[in-house]
Amino acid sequence: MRKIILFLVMAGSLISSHYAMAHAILVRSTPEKDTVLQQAPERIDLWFDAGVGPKYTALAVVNTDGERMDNGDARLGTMDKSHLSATLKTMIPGRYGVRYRVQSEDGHIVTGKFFFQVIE
Ligand SMILES: [Cu+2]
Repeated sequence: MRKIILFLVMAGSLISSHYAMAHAILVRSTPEKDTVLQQAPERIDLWFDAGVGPKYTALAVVNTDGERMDNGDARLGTMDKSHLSATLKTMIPGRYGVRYRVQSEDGHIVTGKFFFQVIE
């Protein structure tokens, strides 16, 4: 029993120290996840809960054929390192995927993916 408790305490402290070290989490984006837009966006903006990068930063918007719809100009804000953005090509109605990769302050690479839709 004591061994089990010790294990739980150790596991708990590992988890809490991990979160204490700013593992970046996506908190907001425009377009937002799963939104349906009546007008094609001209840019994509992501905000994390802490500063990220500058290494390993990537942001891509793809259509259902897998073609890149961003202009390959993903960059972090000069003042706000938690803000990642890119400009987009002219988009027709359809479903689009957003994929991102950033490095947290604790060194961990965080990746994620979401979708949004453009309708006429
Ligand atoms: Cu982490």
